[in-house]
Amino acid sequence: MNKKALITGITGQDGSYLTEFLLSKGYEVHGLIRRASTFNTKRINHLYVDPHISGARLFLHYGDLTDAGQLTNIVYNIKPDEIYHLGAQSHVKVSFEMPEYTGDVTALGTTRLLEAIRRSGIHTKFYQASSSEMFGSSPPPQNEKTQFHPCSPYAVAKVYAYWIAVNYREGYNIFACNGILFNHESPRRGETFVTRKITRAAANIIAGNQKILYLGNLDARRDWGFAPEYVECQWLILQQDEPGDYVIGTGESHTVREFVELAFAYAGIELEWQGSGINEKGVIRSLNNTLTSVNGLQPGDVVVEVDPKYFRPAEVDFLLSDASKAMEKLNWSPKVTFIELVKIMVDADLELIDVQPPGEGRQILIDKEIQWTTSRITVK
Ligand code: NDP
Ligand code: GDR
Repeated sequence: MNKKALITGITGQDGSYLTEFLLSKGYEVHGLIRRASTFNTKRINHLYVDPHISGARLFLHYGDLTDAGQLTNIVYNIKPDEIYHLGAQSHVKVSFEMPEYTGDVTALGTTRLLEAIRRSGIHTKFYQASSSEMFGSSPPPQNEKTQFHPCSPYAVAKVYAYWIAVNYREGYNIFACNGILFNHESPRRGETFVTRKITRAAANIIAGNQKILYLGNLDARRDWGFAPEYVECQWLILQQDEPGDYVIGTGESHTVREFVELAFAYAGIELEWQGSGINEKGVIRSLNNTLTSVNGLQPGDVVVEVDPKYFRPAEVDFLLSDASKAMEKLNWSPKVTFIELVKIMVDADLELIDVQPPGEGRQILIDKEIQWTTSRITVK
């Protein structure tokens, strides 16, 4: 019999890759989706098969993390072997604007789901999508023993969710695990997270569709990895004999500024930085792509500016993982490096707007044998 998985957040970046991964392993996959007035399933449309057709293994169910009754209903009726709880209000900056809602969905949503498991009395494994944001201002490198010091309503909600998962493991013997994942990105990353915002802008600027990229804090440091590799870890964590909590990251940290420089350089624009603070600007030093001259760009043009509206009331300055536990126990290590991640994402964003990309990104996926997702790295 095929294993059954239930995924909350199936329409998100990770949910879509995890669905692909689990289908490739023969799972029957059930996903929770929110009702919206327009389709919100663009990241998984390519995986969907009409459930009337025999052999369909992906099934979607309406529900919401704020609706305990429906969560219990779904958990009880499906009786999944594994639950991947990825659903959340996941944007840190937005959580400062909507702290109460973020707590309701991201913190209490986890309790509702764990209660659904407990009350329906089923045996299932539970994965909680915990976050490096929980470490907040704790100095790097961060591992499973590092103290949490969350710096946003989102991170506070995730700390709650982390502990409620541990509590249900200890209190009710539920196989509940936390994956404490550092930032992971991909061509399917939401457009308002900084990496995707940068790679889309680099593509749009060279295509002549955008003049300036406005960013917030250029000096924040993050440990950025490649999302498809991280969903494999989510699965691996639930395949262990004992439930546990794992930090997942690359062990390399880079600034937002470095990400901008590399993305623009790969797209054909060498940048130099002028000014400081909120007056700092990214200026074209040189162009090395024929496309850029076609679209009227010139050395000296300003293409990056700082807009304080993207600053956060409290910032997480420096995240750097120590994932040695995962490397040892899960036998996992990341294959895609930082510069490779940038190339994969810029290639995909150029392709999306029908501009021929340099193509190194696609080749990297083939060379690194991340085969199960290479056919559909991006979604239109
Ligand atoms: P996304 O923001 O791409 O996806 C979030 C998902 O949650 C979407 O499917 C969204 O549905 C769903 N969702 C939001 N609110 C609700 C709700 N009220 N009820 C049901 N579903 C809801 O996140 P990622 O894929 O990037 O991340 C997956 C999880 O991992 C999140 O919990 C995130 O906080 C966490 N995480 C992410 C990291 C990263 O770097 N990506 C790092 C560490 C943790 P809809 O499509 O309808 O909006
Ligand atoms: P983060 O990701 O907050 O780490 O949370 P994000 O990409 O939003 O920010 C990373 C860093 O970039 C700085 N930054 C900007 N960020 C955004 N979004 N937009 C900007 O214009 C901008 N300019 C600078 C930020 O200040 C920050 O320091 C992500 C989410 O996926 C969480 O759900 C997840 O838990 C963590 O990663 C790990």
